[in-house]
Amino acid sequence: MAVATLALGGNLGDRHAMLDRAVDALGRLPARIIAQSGRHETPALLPAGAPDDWNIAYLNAVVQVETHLSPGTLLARIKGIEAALGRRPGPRWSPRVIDIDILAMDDRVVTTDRLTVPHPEIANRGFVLIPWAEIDPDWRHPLTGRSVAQMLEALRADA
Ligand code: A4P
Ligand code: MG
Repeated sequence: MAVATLALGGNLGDRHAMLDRAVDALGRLPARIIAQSGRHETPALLPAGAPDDWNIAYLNAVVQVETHLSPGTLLARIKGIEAALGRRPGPRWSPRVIDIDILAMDDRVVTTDRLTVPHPEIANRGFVLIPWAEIDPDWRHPLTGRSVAQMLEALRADA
């Protein structure tokens, strides 16, 4: 069994309902939901030169599940949930009904063509660190040794 920490976010449609449906689907994976952060409305992080109509606020949350699925299988199942909830393929960082990223799985390090765990952008993203710190501030990054609380403090000091 491993504890997987997942980032959920969406900025199209009924954002609360999409998060509800995503959490329901995650709980049926097989996986057991063990913690959920609050939901935070956050300004869209956009690529340089993004069209104006991509600038739609997200609703973000972090959810932890206990699962015996491998990281690769979990990713495949997550992609299935995103598709079932109506996510259409689109350019990177384009508006979406739901995005589910694997932030961490215990202290495992995974680097394949399809999957990087821990997620490489963790330390740079308030919309990930703020909800994560609500439920598991003491998780430690296996490569940097920094806790969620420390990464959040560093990000705030940098802002
Ligand atoms: N992939 C590699 N590692 C992972 C991982 N740890 N978890 C690969 C999930 N996927 C991972 O992702 C593209 C590919 O990344 C996957 O097929 C998988 O093989 P995607 O979800 O299809 O596309 P994406 O989300 O557009 O790209 P990307 O690079 O994952 O972007 P992010 O990092 O997810 O950022 N602004 C706010 N306020 N809140 C947000 O949640 N999210 C994004 C997307 C942009 N701006 C945002 C937010
Ligand atoms: Mg993504």
